[in-house]
Amino acid sequence: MIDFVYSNAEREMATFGFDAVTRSHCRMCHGGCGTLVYTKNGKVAKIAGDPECPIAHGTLCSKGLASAELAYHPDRLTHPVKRIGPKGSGKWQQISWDEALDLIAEKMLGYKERFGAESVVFGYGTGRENEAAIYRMANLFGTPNGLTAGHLCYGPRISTGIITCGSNPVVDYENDPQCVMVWGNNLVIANSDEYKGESLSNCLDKGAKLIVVDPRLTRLAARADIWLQLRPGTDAALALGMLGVIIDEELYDKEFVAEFVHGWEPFVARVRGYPLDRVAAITGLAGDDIAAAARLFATAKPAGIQWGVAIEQQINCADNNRLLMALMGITGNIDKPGGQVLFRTPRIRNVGKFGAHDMLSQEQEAKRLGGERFRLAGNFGIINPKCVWDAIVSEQPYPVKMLFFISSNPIMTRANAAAVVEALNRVEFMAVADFFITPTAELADVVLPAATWLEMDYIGDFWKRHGYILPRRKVVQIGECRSDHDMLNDLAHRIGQGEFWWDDFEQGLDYILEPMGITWQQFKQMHYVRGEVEYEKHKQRGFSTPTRKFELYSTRLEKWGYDPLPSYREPTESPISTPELFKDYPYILVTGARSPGFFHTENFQVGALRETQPDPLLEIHPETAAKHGIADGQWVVIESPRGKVRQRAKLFGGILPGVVGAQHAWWYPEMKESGHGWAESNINVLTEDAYESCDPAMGANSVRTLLCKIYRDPDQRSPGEREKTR
Ligand SMILES: Nc1nc2c(c(=O)[nH]1)N[C@H]1C(S)=C(S)[C@@H](COP(=O)(O)OP(=O)(O)OC[C@H]3O[C@@H](n4cnc5c(=O)[nH]c(N)nc54)[C@H](O)[C@@H]3O)O[C@H]1N2
Ligand SMILES: Nc1nc2c(c(=O)[nH]1)N[C@H]1C(S)=C(S)[C@@H](COP(=O)(O)OP(=O)(O)OC[C@H]3O[C@@H](n4cnc5c(=O)[nH]c(N)nc54)[C@H](O)[C@@H]3O)O[C@H]1N2
Ligand code: SF4
Ligand SMILES: [Mo]
Repeated sequence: MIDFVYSNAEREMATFGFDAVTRSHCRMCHGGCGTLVYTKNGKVAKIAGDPECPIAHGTLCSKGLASAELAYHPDRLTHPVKRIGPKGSGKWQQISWDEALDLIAEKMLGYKERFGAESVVFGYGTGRENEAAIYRMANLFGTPNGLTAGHLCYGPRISTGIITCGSNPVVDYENDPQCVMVWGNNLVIANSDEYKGESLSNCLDKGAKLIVVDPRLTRLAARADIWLQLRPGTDAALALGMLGVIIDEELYDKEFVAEFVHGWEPFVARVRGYPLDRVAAITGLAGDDIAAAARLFATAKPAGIQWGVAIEQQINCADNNRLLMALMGITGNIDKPGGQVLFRTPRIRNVGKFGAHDMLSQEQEAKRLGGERFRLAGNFGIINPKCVWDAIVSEQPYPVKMLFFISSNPIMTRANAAAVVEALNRVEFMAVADFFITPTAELADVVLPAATWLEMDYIGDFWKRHGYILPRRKVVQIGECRSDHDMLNDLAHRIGQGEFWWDDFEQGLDYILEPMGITWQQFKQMHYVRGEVEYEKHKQRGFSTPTRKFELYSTRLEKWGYDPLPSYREPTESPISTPELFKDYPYILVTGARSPGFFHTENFQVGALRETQPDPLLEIHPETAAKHGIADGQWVVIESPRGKVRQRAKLFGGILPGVVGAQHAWWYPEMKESGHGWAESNINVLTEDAYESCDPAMGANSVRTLLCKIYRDPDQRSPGEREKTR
């Protein structure tokens, strides 16, 4: 059966004897790529790119192609299980969905009764398109505590975007930007957020100029007209320096500034505090290079900034974002075709509306953990993870008794893993929904088997800011796996939220689509829907901010007690702020640059992907490696004041001699003992979570800018070999 028109599909079906092909939408990362999924005898037999997908145009990455290997993996959890031994014992008993959901419901209601709804924390990790349903349940339940990665990922772009110009401006690749400045991002590997690497590559192929701001030589940096290899964590200073050049040389859009900017004069005064020589000293860059990049960006029209997560995982998180928006704004690129656009989503009930944030009482909202400390985060429903771990361990400001993680593996992905493990060991009850028994799931009381994108009907790209939505169509059923939204819909009825949910989640999809006047069954027949595209909306309506202007001087931050103007702060751990520590830990550690086959902690058990990179890699400059007698491929110990882990040396001339680059989220599913080796190579054993090391408004952890030492490990065995002899 072919449920859409695509001539090649018919030929493929006949040639290979497939039974059916379904058009769907991958979500092995943040999603975005349209797929054609061929089945044979009721199983997925082949996945191909959908050439008509407006986001990826038929391209897929290795993770998308390996989706079926993950879905049918023999270790995959296909039934709910309950732990029957001590935490971490690995002893599980299969139970029914009814039993699992009844148990979770009983615990939720019991803790709410005894300790308040806030004692139950819902958690998820990066955007996996289940956030709307999770928020709906949490808000209706009355807990303000949704623990996400939003404090250090994407949340800062959204929240600073809203307070600066009403939304998150993204590059309009479809209208040929003439210059792209890629800042702390590696789109051709990460394919993160709105657009895929393909869009950027196409635009460069057409001749757009490229500026890259990255401490490592990435593929994009190698292709750049100007590569600024700055000292990690000094982005705010660099942006201030570039703004200074643009202002001094009057390269800014005077009309935009006069008509639409709030706070121009104090902003200019602040920028003047960062002359090029000062900025050069902070960043380690040549003043001439900074000026050349500023001129190129300001004079190419239209131009855009492809910004990534590296600028968010720093103490300057919020100000970095605001400064990059200042660069977009004063160069006149905001909401221009081919510039940086505030796209509209189609007329659906979006994540915020579906998430029922308006149903959480003010009284409960005021109890959000860390809401008083990190006010920008708190006002956008985001919390810093340490607040949760502390509330479990010290019961301050109130006890947290239950965690429910739906798509997250915090032991591997949150700063200071030892503190996470302690909290997860201490919490009274923990439920997890996942594909596998991960290091985090090992400490749960109940684990629910989650469905992959191949096993669900949903609306793809629901939360993104490019304005598209695409149908994700269910292709197969595997074991008893259920999608998160379906599972939550069922649970909702058991905790007294039935009236706000549906008999079947298909009606929930209808509810999301209702404002557009279509049902899921109708949407399913469609290819995609895009929101109305309109440029320079501010010319009619101003910006959606308190002053209706583009706020370089933030009235919201001022109201919340912060400096309304952006500035540069030195990382709390650095050669400059902690010279004593630097003597013992003489390298700057950057963590987390993405590798193509893995998605955070995902896919380490998928053979086709793990084969491409069997071990975690630490990038070290050859001169540095030589100093320590480290050869390429050897196991190296990386140590910070918080702990040590091992990764293999990758000698790499593209990193500064004073900087080393470690991968994050590595665990070893094949190691059945010792918690799957969660502590062997997990770089978050080394990262810092003290509140003072976080961005003061957003609570972002500085996981990219730490100090460490390195040495060749005298024990050169792999973690697996070491486990055998334990
Ligand atoms: N040191 C350091 N730490 C970092 C980063 C870094 O750069 N450096 N990056 C940070 C960033 S940007 C982020 S976003 C976080 C990510 O942090 P997390 O999102 O917590 O990432 P994962 O650990 O991969 O957790 C996802 C888990 O959910 C499961 N899963 C996947 N899809 C689904 C689904 O649809 N439903 C359910 N129920 N489960 C699913 C996966 O199997 C996996 O076990 O990590 C952060 N941690
Ligand atoms: N394959 C794969 N794809 C992914 C993910 C994954 O785990 N694997 N994770 C997804 C998620 S949740 C996210 S948030 C995105 C992230 O994707 P991106 O935003 O592209 O982030 P990274 O690749 O982590 O880092 C981008 C670049 O930042 C550089 N960098 C490090 N420190 C600094 C610094 O201080 N300043 C500057 N300017 N640059 C710095 C790194 O060298 C790296 O090249 O990727 C998503 N896509
Ligand atoms: S980039 Fe993401 S959505 Fe596209 S194929 Fe890869 S994993 Fe799937
Ligand atoms: Mo992320």
